[in-house]
Amino acid sequence: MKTQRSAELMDEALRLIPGGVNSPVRAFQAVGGRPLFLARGAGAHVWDVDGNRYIDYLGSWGPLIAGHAHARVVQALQETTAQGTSFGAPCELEVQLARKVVERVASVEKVRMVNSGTEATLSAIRLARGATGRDLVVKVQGCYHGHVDALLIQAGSGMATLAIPGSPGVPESVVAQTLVVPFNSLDAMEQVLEARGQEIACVILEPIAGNMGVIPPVDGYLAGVRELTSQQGVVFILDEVMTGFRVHAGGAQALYGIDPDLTTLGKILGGGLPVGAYGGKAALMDQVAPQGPIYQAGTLSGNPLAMRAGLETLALTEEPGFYEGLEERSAQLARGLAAAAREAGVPTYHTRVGAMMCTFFTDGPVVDWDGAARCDTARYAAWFRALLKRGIYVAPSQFEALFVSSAHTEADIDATIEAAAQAFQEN
Ligand code: KE4
Repeated sequence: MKTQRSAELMDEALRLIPGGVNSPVRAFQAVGGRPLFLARGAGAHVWDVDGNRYIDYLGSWGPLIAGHAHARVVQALQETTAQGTSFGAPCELEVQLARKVVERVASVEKVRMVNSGTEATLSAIRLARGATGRDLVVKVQGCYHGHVDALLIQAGSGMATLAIPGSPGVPESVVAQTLVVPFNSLDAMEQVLEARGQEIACVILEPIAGNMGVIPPVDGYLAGVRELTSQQGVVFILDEVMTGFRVHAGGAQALYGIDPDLTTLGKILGGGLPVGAYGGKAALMDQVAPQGPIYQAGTLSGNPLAMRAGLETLALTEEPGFYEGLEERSAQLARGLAAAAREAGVPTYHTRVGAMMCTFFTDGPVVDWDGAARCDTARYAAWFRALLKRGIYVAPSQFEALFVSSAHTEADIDATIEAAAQAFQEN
């Protein structure tokens, strides 16, 4: 496989950009080799700068649930761009997307647009702290919520991949205000809330952990956290940046019947353009400036391009049979991967919720970070490289998710299973 042009670009990128990338997990440090520079995407496929084609299961880390460069999204962006890209003033498109979020996400009565998932979670935490007058934050080990100081403590995703226990630059004083509990342990959550509930502003967690591989909540966990946080007057923040509009039309909260106080969104909400959002009960959201005193702002928040890409993408997910088709393809892929690993005698543990899944290289089960940390990451890396050379692009880290889009065809899935079987056999 020719990768000469990617190599040349990476040489130059390393001279200009830290690690040659604008986000650490893209650097392939967890899987070895050098990152490919991608040039084009169409549907379920991407091409690198050397012209190699891949079936893509990264989908830009989740946003492209309708595939790359969907004709309707491209058309919508062309129309909107021609009208101007940003005004720094209210636009109708912001009202339209806000209306769509309120319609689709049951717990959200009001919503504020920002430019990334990180901005969404940092704003939601500030709102929780401002509304409760409390300082402490509870997060779950292995969950990742963006590079927010208060949450870069035993975070998942790039942090787990790069094994950074908590990043330098995060002051001790900030770390001291964040309490960390394991995922899927109601006991641990109960203990921390019983002990310090009156000092705790919020609990934030991913309803389905997607940044330590994909780990579903065990039965009763989310409802239990809801109950415990309500008892203590603690704001329950569901980080649906990844799960929102992916695992269900109404997100994980619809799938599991959970009513959080705040929800953070991103990725699919922007359809591939930079968008994040936080929303929830009006009584909370009305405390955000300029309606209330809790400040948060952004030059490009709600910009028309991102709003339009989000609206078009969400409209595509409302097409008849969209989620049913996604479920069918995802189940087909998950079954095929598990069978191929079994056939090859490779110890793996497979998880899936809707169109996000993970192949853990461990005999499992994996219900929390400790389980995920037992994975043979070297074996995952070898599998990743074996897939890549067969034209299949999955996440360059064991601690990420594999995403299926509506653009993946049965033929793509079959080809992927075949390549995975060879890759399992090879390693
Ligand atoms: P961004 O700031 O990257 O838009 O969103 C942060 C974030 C918040 N919450 C959840 C549940 C997330 O998964 C993320 C970001 N996800 C990672 C991949 N797992 C982004 C990829 C990257 O960091 O390059």
